[in-house]
Amino acid sequence: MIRVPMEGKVLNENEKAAAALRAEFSRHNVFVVNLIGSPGCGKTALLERTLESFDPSRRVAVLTGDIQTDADAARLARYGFPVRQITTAGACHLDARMVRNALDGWDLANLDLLFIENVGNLVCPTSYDLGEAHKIVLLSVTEGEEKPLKYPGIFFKADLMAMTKIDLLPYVPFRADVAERNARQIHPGIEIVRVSSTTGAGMEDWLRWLRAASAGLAVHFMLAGNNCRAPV
Ligand SMILES: Nc1nc2c(ncn2[C@@H]2O[C@H](COP(=O)(O)OP(=O)(O)OP(=O)(O)O)[C@@H](O)[C@H]2O)c(=O)[nH]1
Ligand SMILES: [Mg+2]
Repeated sequence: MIRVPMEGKVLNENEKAAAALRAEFSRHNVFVVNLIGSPGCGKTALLERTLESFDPSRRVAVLTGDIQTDADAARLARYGFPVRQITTAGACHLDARMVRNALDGWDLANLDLLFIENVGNLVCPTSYDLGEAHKIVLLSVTEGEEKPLKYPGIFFKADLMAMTKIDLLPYVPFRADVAERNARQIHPGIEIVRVSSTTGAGMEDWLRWLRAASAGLAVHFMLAGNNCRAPV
C-alpha cells in the first residue's frame, strides 16, 4: 500500500526533470532518441555501426547506461564522438536526473543528435521519460517473437522497433513477420526496421528513419548525403 504512492512520487519527480530536459533539448535543437531493449539485444552494436557511418564533423554524442562498467562507453568512444557512461550502481533504468548530470559541461548548442542507450532491460526504462523525442525499442531475433505481447509497455510507447541481428534469422526459429504482427497488435502505428549490425543490412532504413524523424528540427547531422558516409 505504501509502495504505490512512493513510486508515484519518484515518477513525478522524474517527469519534472524530464520536462526541463525536453525544454533544454528543444531550445538547442538537439534531437534525442532513447534506445531500450533487453541485455545484449545489440544496442551498443547498432550505435557503433551508426557512428561508423557518420562523417566525423557531425555534431553527435552518446550517453550510455549500464549498472556497472564503462565497457560500452569504451566501445563507442572509438568513433571519435563525445561519449559518456552513466553507471547506475544497481538501478535498472536511467532517469532524467542521471541524464542531466551526465550532460554537465557539454554545450548543447554544439550538438544536433544525442543517442541515449538505456540500461539493458525491457521493462524498467519504459516508465522513465528522459526528455527524448522518441523511444526506440530493439528486439533481437534470438529473443522470441512473442516478446511484444509479454512486455507490451515499451512496444506501446516506442515509435520505432528495430529488429536486430537479422543475419541470424537463418539459424533461429524466429518468425520475423509474427514478431512484427505482435508489435503492431500492441501499437498499430509503430514503425519497424530490420537491421544487422554485423552485416550492415538494413542500416539505410535505420538512417532513413532517423533522418525523417528529425526532419522537424533544424538539425544537420546527416541531411546532406555528402556529409554522411554510406553504411559499410
Ligand atoms: N550476429 C549478430 N550479433 C550481434 C549483432 N548485434 C550485436 N550482436 C552481438 O550481440 C552481443 C551483444 O551486443 P551489444 O551491442 O553489446 O548489446 P547491448 O544491447 O548493447 O547489451 P547491454 O548494453 O549489455 O544491454 C555482442 O556479442 C554482439 O557482437 C548483430 O547484428 N548480429
Ligand atoms: Mg550496450
